[in-house]
Amino acid sequence: MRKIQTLCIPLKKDRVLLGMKKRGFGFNMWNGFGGKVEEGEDIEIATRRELYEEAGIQDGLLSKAGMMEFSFIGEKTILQVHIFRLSNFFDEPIETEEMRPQWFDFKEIPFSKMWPDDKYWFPLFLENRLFDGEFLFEKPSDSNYSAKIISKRLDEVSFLN
Ligand code: 8OG
Repeated sequence: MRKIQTLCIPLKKDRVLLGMKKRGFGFNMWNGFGGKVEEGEDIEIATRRELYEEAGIQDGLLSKAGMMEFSFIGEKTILQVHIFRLSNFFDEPIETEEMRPQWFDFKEIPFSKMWPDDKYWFPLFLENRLFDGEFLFEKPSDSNYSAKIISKRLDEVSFLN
């Protein structure tokens, strides 16, 4: 079974906006903004909905960046995460129940407090490239434990569906 998720990372010049996840999956880690795509919902609409719910941003230009699939040993569900860039926005990010937003310089991305796969694909993301990949983890990570990567594939692609 595939669980479709969105992940949106806003950028301005040489900084990215990340949020400290205040609850749930990925608690106490920095990440972009996103979540589950509802049954029958368009992926870009879901991306904007989650970005608004988690950071209060409604405007801007959304563009595709990557498609990643994550699985965990012994678990049937595959997380399919659609990653987007948000540029050209003017709304001020706000803190919400789920996320505390903060700007990070491209050179100071806090990889030690992010999902362990992020350090592999973030450089492609920052260089405006399109990518897809698959990571198999021993188990989900949390703020105290960076899960072991059992296998990985990451490819730059020329288009994304
Ligand atoms: O709504 P929920 O808390 O389930 O959302 C989970 C968010 O985490 C969603 O935006 C997708 C994202 N996410 C994963 N796995 C990974 C990952 O390995 N790296 C990053 N950066 N985000 C991930 O589900």
